[in-house]
Amino acid sequence: MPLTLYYHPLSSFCWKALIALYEAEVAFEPRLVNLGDPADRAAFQAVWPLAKFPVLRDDGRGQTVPESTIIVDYLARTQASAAALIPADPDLAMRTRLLDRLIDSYIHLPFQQIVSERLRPNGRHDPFGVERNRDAVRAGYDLIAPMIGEEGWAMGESFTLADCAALPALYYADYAVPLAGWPELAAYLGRLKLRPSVARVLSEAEPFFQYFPLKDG
Ligand SMILES: N[C@@H](CCC(=O)N[C@@H](CS)C(=O)NCC(=O)O)C(=O)O
Repeated sequence: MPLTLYYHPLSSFCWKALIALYEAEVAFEPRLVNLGDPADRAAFQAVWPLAKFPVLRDDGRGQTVPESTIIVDYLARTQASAAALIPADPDLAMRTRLLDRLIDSYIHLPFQQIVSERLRPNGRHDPFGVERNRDAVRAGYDLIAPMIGEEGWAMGESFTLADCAALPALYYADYAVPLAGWPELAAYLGRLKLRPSVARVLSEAEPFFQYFPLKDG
């Protein structure tokens, strides 16, 4: 099989790539990376020195593709069944990529900082930093809520890169900053969870949730 995805089922950024792959029914070999295993980490570093997943390897085209957004973009360009993930209209494509960037930068990354804080050893905690990141997530919700339609998907009827980005960010950030105050985003997250590609990603992650510090304490 020419496509291999280096990933972990719990990794939020891997979810973005997995949703795109499942959405377009693209065949690929899933290669679960255990970063805690020095040999597996070294093998992954030989593919991508940063050792951050997801990374897509396309042996057919001789390409190694890191970064979740770039992977979805690459799939949309190289797999006919994935083309709709980036709208053909250039203005809609720009808006789709903008939403992806806003979601990653202003919701997903601050949420990751909150999780990193939970993993710090005793005596090294930073409650001020956590509160700043919670504020950032709130500002991110405020920013994207008016950009998401009340029905369907982020860009309207078509399921796109923006939805692939939104699911992991909103799913996980909801644990740190509950979406209750943003009912339109909560409803959107509810619709996303019912999408078959998303439901599959969530069910594959389920056995690993016990290892993830979703809640404080
Ligand atoms: N900007 C990257 C972020 C990738 C990323 O941070 N991946 C996390 C998992 S969600 C990771 O590999 N963490 C392992 C580490 O940092 O050691 C993307 O969009 O793919």
